[in-house]
Amino acid sequence: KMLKKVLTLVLVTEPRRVLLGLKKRGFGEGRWNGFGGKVEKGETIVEAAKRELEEECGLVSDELKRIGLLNFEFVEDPVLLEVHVFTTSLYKGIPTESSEMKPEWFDLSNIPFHQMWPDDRYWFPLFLKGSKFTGYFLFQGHNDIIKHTLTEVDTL
Ligand code: 8OG
Repeated sequence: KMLKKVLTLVLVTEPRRVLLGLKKRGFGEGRWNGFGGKVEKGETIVEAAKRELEEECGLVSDELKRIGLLNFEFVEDPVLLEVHVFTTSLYKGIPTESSEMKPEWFDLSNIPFHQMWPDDRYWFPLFLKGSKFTGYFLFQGHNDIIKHTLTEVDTL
């Protein structure tokens, strides 16, 4: 009954900053986010994550670490989004704007939560302290979380 979509999200970090992209079109337009998208037929989740990272901001990484698994539901929408979250600080290339994303570095003390998906306020602190996590968020529309769970885990 529930349709599931599998998606990726990659957060590139340096010791004091994180690379986010301003989504220029489509789902999440106008919000800063990591890089990612739908997993396609014939590719693994980590292959999809690497592909989207390169397509959306021009960076190549072979060192993605899995750090989170987030499930999203939207009221009155039968689609479940399963987002696999990765991080890396080892990459090649220079962040470059694409048709999807305008990349920019943000100091860790200056993350633009007011212009991001609202769930990010909950789980970014776990990502930033190096924890792994699983979460579930039920949205009403694209702005309001009406139910959520978030757990630090040792194994994803
Ligand atoms: O292909 P498309 O641009 O639709 O992929 C959506 C991207 O947005 C993908 O990288 C996963 C990510 N994403 C969601 N929901 C949320 C969310 O609530 N928070 C964050 N940070 N990213 C999300 O689909």
